[in-house]
Amino acid sequence: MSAFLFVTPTWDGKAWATKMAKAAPHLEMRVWPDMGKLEDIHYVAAWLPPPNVVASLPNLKVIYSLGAGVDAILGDKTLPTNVPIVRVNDDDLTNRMSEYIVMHCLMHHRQQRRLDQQQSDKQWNQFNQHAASAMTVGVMGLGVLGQDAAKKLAMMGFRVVGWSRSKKSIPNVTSFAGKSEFDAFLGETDILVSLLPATPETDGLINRSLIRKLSRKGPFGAPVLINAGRGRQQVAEDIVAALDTGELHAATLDVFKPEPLPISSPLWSHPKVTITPHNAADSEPAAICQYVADEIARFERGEPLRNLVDTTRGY
Ligand code: NDP
Ligand code: OXD
Repeated sequence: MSAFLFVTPTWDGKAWATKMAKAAPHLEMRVWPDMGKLEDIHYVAAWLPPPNVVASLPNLKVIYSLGAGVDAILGDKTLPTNVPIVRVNDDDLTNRMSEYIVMHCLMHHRQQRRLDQQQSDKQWNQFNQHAASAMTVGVMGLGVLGQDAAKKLAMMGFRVVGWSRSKKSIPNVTSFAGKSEFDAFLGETDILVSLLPATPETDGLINRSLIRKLSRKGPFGAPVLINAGRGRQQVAEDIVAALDTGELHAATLDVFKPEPLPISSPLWSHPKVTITPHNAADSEPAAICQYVADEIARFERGEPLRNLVDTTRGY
């Protein structure tokens, strides 16, 4: 019998294995560190695997990332180089991310934090609201998640631009690509959304210099930042400083470096910052297990693997 191993030291691997057993009853479930006979393990699902665990499996056929992001897996520098890595591309996760991005764009655009404050102060103050079309949302990363979010933002009436490595053709979204078009993209952007993967190229990208290149033509006179990509992309001190000087109007942050965000971080109590605990696309584990089971079924029928990770690009 083929075995499926969960290597998820920071998650409840047993709970995941129970869901996976329902989705793929023909596979024997194992949970690290109780790996049993290593030769039987053909598939592994991992999140932050300790070094040399995945590498110790002699008959491994496919490695599954339990997230859309693969930095948690690629951090294991001992991974075998001859075993393909497949990541999550599932509607459940994608829809949840788009809900988050649309909700936070609307929250800033409709000034909901200001209204919350007015309610707490028992103040009836009908300040001016503007149309969504007065705002340009710039989505960094036009992959599976970025494209879906961009389309839904356009449906809400926002002007939408996007930036990726390669040019895209998405209805109602202006595409900018590569380093040469980055500044032009930033110059159009009133609300910057990051849905980029964590790679050496994107590390530290959201810094003071980037913030200064964002548009100031929008209704607030200063840009808004929403980061649901990865915490490694943002320089927290630069964000705080830019909020304090008014170079940034507000920020929503779902991802941090490190996570959990330390109690001592000034981001926690900053009045212009909205914090969520890396749950922008929190998915139903059963949905992710069903996705993995369906991909295994395709693979076992001899069909090509999909959503493969390119380890040289890092995503
Ligand atoms: P994809 O791999 O489908 O898309 C990545 C996008 O980023 C692509 O458009 C790619 O360009 C672009 N990109 C990568 N590197 C660069 C670069 N150096 N310059 C410009 N563009 C670049 O990933 P997903 O959309 O599925 O996921 C994106 C990220 O979202 C994940 O990697 C993860 O970090 C994060 N995430 C966060 C979650 C949360 O709960 N906060 C949940 C799930 C994911 P191109 O298309 O040209 O290759
Ligand atoms: C993911 C995540 O990458 O949840 O899927 O961050």
